[in-house]
Amino acid sequence: MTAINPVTTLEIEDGIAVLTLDSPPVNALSATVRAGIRDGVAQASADPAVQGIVLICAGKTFIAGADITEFGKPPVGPALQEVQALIEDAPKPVVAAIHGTALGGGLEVALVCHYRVATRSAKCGLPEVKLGLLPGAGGTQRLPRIVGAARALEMVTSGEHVPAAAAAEMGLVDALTDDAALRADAIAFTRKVIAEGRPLRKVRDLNEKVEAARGQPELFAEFRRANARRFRGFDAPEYNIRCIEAAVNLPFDQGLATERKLFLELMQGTQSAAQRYYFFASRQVWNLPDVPADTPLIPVKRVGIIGAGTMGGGIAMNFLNAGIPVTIVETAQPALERGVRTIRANYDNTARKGRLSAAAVEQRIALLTPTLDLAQLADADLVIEAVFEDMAVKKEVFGKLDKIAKPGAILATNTSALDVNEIAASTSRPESVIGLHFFSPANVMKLLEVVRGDQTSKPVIRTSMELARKIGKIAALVGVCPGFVGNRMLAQRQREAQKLVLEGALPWDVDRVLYQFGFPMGPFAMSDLAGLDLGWTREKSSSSTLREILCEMDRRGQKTGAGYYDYDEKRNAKPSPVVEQIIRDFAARQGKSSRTVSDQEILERCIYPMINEGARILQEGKAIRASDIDVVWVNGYGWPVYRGGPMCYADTIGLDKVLATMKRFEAELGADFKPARLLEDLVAQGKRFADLK
Ligand code: 3H9
Repeated sequence: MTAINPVTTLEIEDGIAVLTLDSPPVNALSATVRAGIRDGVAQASADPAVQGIVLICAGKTFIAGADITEFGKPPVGPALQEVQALIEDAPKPVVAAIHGTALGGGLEVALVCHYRVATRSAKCGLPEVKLGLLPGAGGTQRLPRIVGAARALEMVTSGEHVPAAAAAEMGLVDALTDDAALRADAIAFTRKVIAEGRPLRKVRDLNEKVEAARGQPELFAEFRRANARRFRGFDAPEYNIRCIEAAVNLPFDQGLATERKLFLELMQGTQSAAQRYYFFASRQVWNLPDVPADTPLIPVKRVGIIGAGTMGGGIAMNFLNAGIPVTIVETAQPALERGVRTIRANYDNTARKGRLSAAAVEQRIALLTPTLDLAQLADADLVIEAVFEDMAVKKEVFGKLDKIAKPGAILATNTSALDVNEIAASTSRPESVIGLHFFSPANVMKLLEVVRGDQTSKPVIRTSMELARKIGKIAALVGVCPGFVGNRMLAQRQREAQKLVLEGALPWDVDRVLYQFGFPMGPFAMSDLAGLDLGWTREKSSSSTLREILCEMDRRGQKTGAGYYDYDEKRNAKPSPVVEQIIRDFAARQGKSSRTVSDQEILERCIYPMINEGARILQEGKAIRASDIDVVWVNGYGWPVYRGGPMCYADTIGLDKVLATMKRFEAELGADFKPARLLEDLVAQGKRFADLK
């Protein structure tokens, strides 16, 4: 065996050179890896004792793509394209042996090999779109030459990982093998290619599939139309589509030049920078500086949930999906039955859409034990309370739970804003108490805020984070403060949205500006969807806010056909002249005169106070890092990922600009805009949130 460089070895086995890359964690195409492939292929190509070459990886995966950490820095080492040309033009067959994931640049390297062998558990994909990019090493030109334009469009715009069996079916992979046999089978496959005198197949020369799609602009027009909603706001999907169009309509080298040009444009834009930032943010969030990875885990074999309402039921489904038995408790039989019925209906729905088998539905339901008896939670390793959002009720529940739960069990509250320390104090074991703030619908939303109390033990924290990962959530560890990270910042936006409509903007103006910014909907449309009467009662209502007035008129949102908007029978929203008049009258009664509010002011008034609150959260140590706040906003509140999150967005537009605007608002509109100390400090030091360590 010869070491080509620190991450590459070459071994010749009976005439076949096996070039092995070993660059943990994912064999990304760093400069050293690229140099290793180049030198290894060159050496094997020149060696008369070598008849064929197998390119294989050590560790958990084949090459998972370009090394993203190199992006945006001056280029070093050989260009990937140079390495690819060497492989494609090699005088002997080069066979890629794929396990784990062949992604992005990894698949693009495999696509310049003459043949591909993959394990049955492997996956292939071009996920660059998720980083705001497009495959920039020939992927957009070679993929459609194998799978056709329609399939290629879907793959490059979704970034999906295609399982090996499907990849083999569409011709991306030439042979499948078992995990343990990959190396031996790839060598055998290469020998067979040589013995049968098969050609050195170059994907670039396969024109049949792209020619078949030529002269059919409607294929692309229809694809754009059908996916307009999915792609809204993102640059990268359109750029990817244009590359596939180029593959179909232009000779290979011209298509490649188009791909290169568009790749560089995306790479230099703010969207890809934000999406790459988010890629690392979503991995960093699991890193807990004061809870080491070797902190003992508490085994969680059975979960208890108190409350079978919308939240409790949704939370239960997460654990059932992961194969963990759940005991769900209610106080009355009808509520319990309703809760179980809803869970089953949700599963049946998924099964009807073909995303779950009937047997899997039954397996999950079989793991659920409904009961009216809290004492049944005595053997649960984790109990999550999802009862009414009221401190007195929560304390009572935790007081009872303290007497029932076994020693060491994790006692969690799903509160979205209440003081976890106060709840913990109603037990004799505050170290076992933690907040697990799921977002509604809890079986769908990815985000989990894990709220550590002052006394929460490290094993409880680590177990909660690991469990979140197990049930497919993305979890951010946050500290106790009203509304934690997400809702605390949201409150700033809600306050300003309400103020803006009293100053002259209309709800649909505010919603339009935030929708155009990239949110799925604005705050008023959101209120209508959630119901304006959440927490509202007629007895206590005194026409003191717009919301109360609308509820009193039975304009309680979409469900009553009217809220801030009017709705038709298909729930399409229309601005309401009635509401406009109500707002004008209400503002006049408060002595407010109406003025024209610009879109820019709406945006800055809604977003900058959120950023400012994020800075306060950081200065109080309630979030570990700025990027955790961004993870919360992208996953829990529909912040557009191509703007990275509120803190990344602030860094992008410049903290000095945010601070100057906050100061101007403070002078004009008062203390709601008082800048956070951290914001002032960072600007004074010329730093960004990303510079905070
Ligand atoms: C590209 O290829 C462009 C080309 O078309 C054009 C070139 C000219 N680079 O996710 P994990 C790190 S764009 C650098 O937790 P998993 C990651 O940060 C690329 N680092 O593991 C983490 O570090 P840490 C197209 C990378 O098992 C560690 O590896 N490819 C890269 O859950 C483990 O990652 C992609 O977009 C990278 N490319 O999932 C694929 N990838 O431990 C991106 C990972 O310090 N990667 N790291 O936190 C993935 O989707 C997942 O990492 C993968 C493994 C599925 C591979």
